[in-house]
Amino acid sequence: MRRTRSAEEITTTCSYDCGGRCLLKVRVDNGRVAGIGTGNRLGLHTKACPRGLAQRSVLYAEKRLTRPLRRVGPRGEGSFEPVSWDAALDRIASEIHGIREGGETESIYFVPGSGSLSTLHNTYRPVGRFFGMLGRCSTTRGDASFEGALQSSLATFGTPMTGCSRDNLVHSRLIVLWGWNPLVTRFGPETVPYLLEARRSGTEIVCVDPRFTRTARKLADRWIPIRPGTDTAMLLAMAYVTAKEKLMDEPFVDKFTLGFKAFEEYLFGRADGKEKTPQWAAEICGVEAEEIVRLARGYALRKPAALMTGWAPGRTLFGEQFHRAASALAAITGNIGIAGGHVAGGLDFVAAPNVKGRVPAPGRTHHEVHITELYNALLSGGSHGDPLPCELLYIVGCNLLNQHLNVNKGRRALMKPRVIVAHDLFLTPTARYADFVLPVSHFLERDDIGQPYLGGPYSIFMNKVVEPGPGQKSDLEIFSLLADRLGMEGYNNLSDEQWLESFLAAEAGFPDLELFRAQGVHLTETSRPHVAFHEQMSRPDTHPFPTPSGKIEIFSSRFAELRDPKVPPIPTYLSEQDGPSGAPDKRYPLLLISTHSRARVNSQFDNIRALKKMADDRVWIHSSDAKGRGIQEGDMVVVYNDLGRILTPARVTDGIVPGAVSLDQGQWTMPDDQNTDVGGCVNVLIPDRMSPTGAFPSNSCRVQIEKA
Ligand SMILES: Nc1nc2c(c(=O)[nH]1)N[C@H]1C(S)=C(S)[C@@H](COP(=O)(O)OP(=O)(O)OC[C@H]3O[C@@H](n4cnc5c(=O)[nH]c(N)nc54)[C@H](O)[C@@H]3O)O[C@H]1N2
Ligand SMILES: Nc1nc2c(c(=O)[nH]1)N[C@H]1C(S)=C(S)[C@@H](COP(=O)(O)OP(=O)(O)OC[C@H]3O[C@@H](n4cnc5c(=O)[nH]c(N)nc54)[C@H](O)[C@@H]3O)O[C@H]1N2
Ligand SMILES: [Mo]
Repeated sequence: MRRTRSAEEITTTCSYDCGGRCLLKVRVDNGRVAGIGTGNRLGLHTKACPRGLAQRSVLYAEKRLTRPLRRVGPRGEGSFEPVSWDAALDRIASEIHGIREGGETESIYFVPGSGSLSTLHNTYRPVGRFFGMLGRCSTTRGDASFEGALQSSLATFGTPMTGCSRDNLVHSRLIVLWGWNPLVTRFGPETVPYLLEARRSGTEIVCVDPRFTRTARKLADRWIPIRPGTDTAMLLAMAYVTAKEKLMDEPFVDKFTLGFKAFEEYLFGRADGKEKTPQWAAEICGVEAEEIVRLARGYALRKPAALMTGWAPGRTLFGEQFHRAASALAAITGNIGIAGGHVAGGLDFVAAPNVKGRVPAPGRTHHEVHITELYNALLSGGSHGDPLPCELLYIVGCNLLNQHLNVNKGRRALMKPRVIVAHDLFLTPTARYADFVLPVSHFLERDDIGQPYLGGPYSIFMNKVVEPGPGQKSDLEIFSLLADRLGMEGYNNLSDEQWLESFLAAEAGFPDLELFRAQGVHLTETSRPHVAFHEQMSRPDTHPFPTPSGKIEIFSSRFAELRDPKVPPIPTYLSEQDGPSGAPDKRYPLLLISTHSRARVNSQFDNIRALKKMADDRVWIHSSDAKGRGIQEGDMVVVYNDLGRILTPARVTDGIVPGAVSLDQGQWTMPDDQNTDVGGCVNVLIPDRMSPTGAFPSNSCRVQIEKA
């Protein structure tokens, strides 16, 4: 029996995939969470968002899984019976044992997702460790969030760590938020407070986005609407203006960059006969030429200026080119390595890179299938260049059917594996396809360490606030029990506390566990403001850029080696026509983008009433596009293309560029008997393609809309 205690306050932070880590102050009464508050600590901005503050309703959700389940009906239908942990684990272990004995571990496909990103109870690490020790298996590769940014940063700067700490923003004279909506997506609890501070001190803020976002409304002086997927053209035209009007930072270009001449030749059309003028870009992206010239001049002349790029424009068919072009523009104007500048890239400032599980670990030895190729791999049963058909699909913390592209293909693909196992807190659309669903604990039920992967020089101790239910276990515990059954020695000889102690001991400047627990928040000893590449600027002889040439590679030697016209060495505008499907289908004239919801983290909390109430799950359509279709505000509409149909209400607005429509991703898929998705899951409509360097092109999709 737990001791009855009067109300106390315990601190922790969420472990979700939203980059930042905020302080949660949890009131506990009688062993139950009574409420959650938040606040700032140690002079940092650590205030939590509505999703963090609503975690009580997630923890105690009626539909939370409390016992292991075994499927009894057809896959996807949702008929399960409860089974004991022993029965479930014995059976799963025996499946794995059989496969291992047959020497065919590559027929095990394990798919970790972004469910939890704390230090120990992470939905990648215990999984990777288990299957890594088991043998050479198959798994997915490619980051849905920022692969385009990552590949661009690696090619251009030789590292993904390209951004500056947020406190730099107050030094910027101009801040351009390009496809970035931090009032909703946060990117750390510090971002918005520093943007507000910059604004108060007179910094101009401009948003370039197809939508008039909350950020544009509340933080920006100017909104520049742009057609989705055309940003590279506009950035190139800005570079053209910069070069033509000789607004470059020439000493910077000479000293720190490689390939400006080749870039200039491309901009001036010497290679292809097409000058990348503002007029050229205007036709493509829908932004007036004068506006492009104005922004180009402002950005080059009002230094320091921060070009802050979101990852969404990079989640397009040639997403890496967007980030390459933005990086090149930042480089030729010398807005890199200075306070108040910023580099468009993969990751911003990371406090303690070696204790977070986000950047892909090198040297994995599994067979890898790109996330957009998984369904092809499952359906083709090994004939897709994969070594073996999938016998066992093992899913941890991932709602893949909902979150991967092309849901209807996904449904067919998930019929193929002989066995599917999923660990989750809820019976998600993906878990409904599993043969065994194993219920996991919630982060409020575990000791852990929370570290921001974007911004913030601090860590938060995650106290186990309450006990998990008797039928719920952590992923690590589940894999430990399987490892025992399979005789895998050394998988886990430590308690959770010992693991955490070992992480802290390996990290310079961290207190020990006891002190950290007592402190709650630990400030890492990182000097601030942190300016990426400051060292390269101040001591270039001893601190080259980690690229082959030691410079910022506007001409990428790594891309040049690929000799792939779709991955050119110079930032280049490639259009949809150059993509895998050729010219766009005229039957589907509207460009659909899918954004991240204020009420969810990806697909999480779509099933939580308190948060669902805050969601805007209407498809945004411009009033001119709505008018031609007889659609009025609030009408139910069908959004469709050759891949499928979804039903959703419409929001008729001038806050989106004509020709584009937008719907938040993450609603749970729910097909009716005509196979129309009444759940409104946008991935029903998006083709499972990838960009040439592996970006996840969820913002390259064409649809038609009509009144339901
Ligand atoms: N509230 C909340 N916050 C989150 C998440 C969440 O689910 N909910 N998810 C977290 C995760 S996993 C990630 S990866 C990040 C994602 O962060 P982002 O990728 O930055 O977020 P998005 O909402 O997809 O897109 C940001 C903005 O880009 C715009 N946009 C879309 N396509 C284009 C385009 O082609 N060009 C231009 N210029 N703009 C475009 C959208 O209209 C939107 O306003 O957010 C994280 N933060
Ligand atoms: N159309 C479109 N699709 C997208 C995107 C988009 O912008 N547009 N964004 C993409 C992006 S950026 C991302 S990151 C992906 C995210 O896709 P996923 O990685 O699938 O993330 P979630 O939808 O949050 O699902 C995570 C699951 O983990 C579970 N979970 C939470 N904590 C734990 C835990 O401790 N253990 C276990 N075992 N499970 C846990 C949750 O209940 C949830 O079901 O979606 C991608 N899909
Ligand atoms: Mo993401």
